[in-house]
Amino acid sequence: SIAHRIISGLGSAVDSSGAWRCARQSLHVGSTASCAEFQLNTVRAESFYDSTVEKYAAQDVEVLSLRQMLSFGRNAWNDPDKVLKSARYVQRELPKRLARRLLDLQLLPYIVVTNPHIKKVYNQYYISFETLRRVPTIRTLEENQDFCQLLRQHLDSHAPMLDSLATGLRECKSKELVGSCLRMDSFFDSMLRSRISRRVIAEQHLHINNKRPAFIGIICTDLDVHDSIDFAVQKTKQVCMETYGTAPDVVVSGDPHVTIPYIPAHLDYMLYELLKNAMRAVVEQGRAQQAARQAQAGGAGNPAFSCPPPKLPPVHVRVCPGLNGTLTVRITDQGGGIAEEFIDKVWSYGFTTIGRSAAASTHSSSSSTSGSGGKDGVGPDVVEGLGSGMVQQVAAGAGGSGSAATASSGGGGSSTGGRRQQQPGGGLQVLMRGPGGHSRYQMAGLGFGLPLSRLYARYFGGDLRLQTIPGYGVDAYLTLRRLEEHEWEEHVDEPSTL
Ligand code: ADP
Ligand code: K
Ligand code: MG
Repeated sequence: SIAHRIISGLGSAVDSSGAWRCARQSLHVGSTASCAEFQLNTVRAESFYDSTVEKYAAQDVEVLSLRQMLSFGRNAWNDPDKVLKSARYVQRELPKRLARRLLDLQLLPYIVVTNPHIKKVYNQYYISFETLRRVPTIRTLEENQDFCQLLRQHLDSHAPMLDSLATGLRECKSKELVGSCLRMDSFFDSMLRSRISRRVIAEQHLHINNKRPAFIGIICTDLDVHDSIDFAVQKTKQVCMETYGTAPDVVVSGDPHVTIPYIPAHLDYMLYELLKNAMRAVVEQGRAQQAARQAQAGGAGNPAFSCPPPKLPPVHVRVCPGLNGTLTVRITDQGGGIAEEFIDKVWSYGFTTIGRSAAASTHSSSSSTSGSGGKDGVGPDVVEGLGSGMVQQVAAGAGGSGSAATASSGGGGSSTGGRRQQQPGGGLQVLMRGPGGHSRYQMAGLGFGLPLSRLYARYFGGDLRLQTIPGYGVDAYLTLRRLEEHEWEEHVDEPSTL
């Protein structure tokens, strides 16, 4: 039972030195019951064990089908009743879902849960849980307005949590403090799936009374797949140029008129991650080939023998309509493929091969593998990947920010920027950009691209698979399901999975 799990989790959480106290909640909440007064940080999370969390976590979550979401959201902008109903759904659901993840965090080994980054995540979750559960039932549109403001603040404050979680667990892993990779991956799966679902629920409500052509809330009913691909190609090329000083061409083919109902930010994220992986592989493969030729021709570093850079083979993207309302985007590269020994590992959160080869050295000083050393986010740090046993060089530190996330989601190409400007950041782009516009993980290095993209794909009933020919290249198959044809079983926040 949950209670039992808490108790056993607590066993390991009580520090014999007394440094860690299982303090009861110490809350400082405004006494008036108006929603507007439940401002962020009015609740201080110090508490570790709190039976309220347990109580909420034990409640059933209300599963929402996508069909419901679409039919409910249709014309909601014109219907105050629907808006209020939606608000009350959000206010009922979020605390339960947060509570389930709080339990997961509580049940992490003591040494993990006391890591400062993980503690930060825990506190943020706890603050949101306590704040949102105390909001009085929304009865008027004015109250809803306040509630929406509050919701937005919480979404923004959670944007950097993904990086904190990753950094915290990477630190723990580097000290061999966490259990098996498999357990960590399933912990991440449920934490991040929950995060996706909470953000979808919250963003859907925040946009439910926006009247936008071809949108129901945040779902675009007619998303132009080629448009999304063009947007991602443009963005990836730019980052690739900044990182390596070169980028392969991308050839897009397939029915140019295909549209699907989907959340644009989700598709953008997956395409961007897959294209980055493909381009990086091609560029690094090109560099490796050039270095080999150079060595053969008479020695590396000798300008007299300098070989011209090889022509990079293009990346091919093909949109393939499938059966049963599916659509597959195939991304093909000739970047040398994935070595046999890494084929399973690439799906582990935190696994990356950045820093493993000389060819990975980058062009720009702001990119992921360059810069100065240090543990606090100023540069590369040699640690173990979360999901692998091998030593990798990755940049440490929390590089994301909510506001930058929004900026990056709106910074698209001229043809698509306008549409995307109104898209939810969703916290997705937190991995793309840091506060200064540059992320340490511009091109690669966080090790979240593949597993998180697969989670997004699966969230709406799709999938992501890789086919690799080691020594030659990779085919990535991103399968999407037409949302309207799919009785989307909303991915419930599972009860604690640890
Ligand atoms: P990251 O890109 O941050 O390293 P990912 O999860 O996106 O994390 O990918 C994990 C690893 O999988 C990469 O570091 C790389 O070694 C390998 N990989 C992914 N896609 C490709 C590809 N198209 N070609 C070769 N290797 C790839
Ligand atoms: K990975
Ligand atoms: Mg990647």
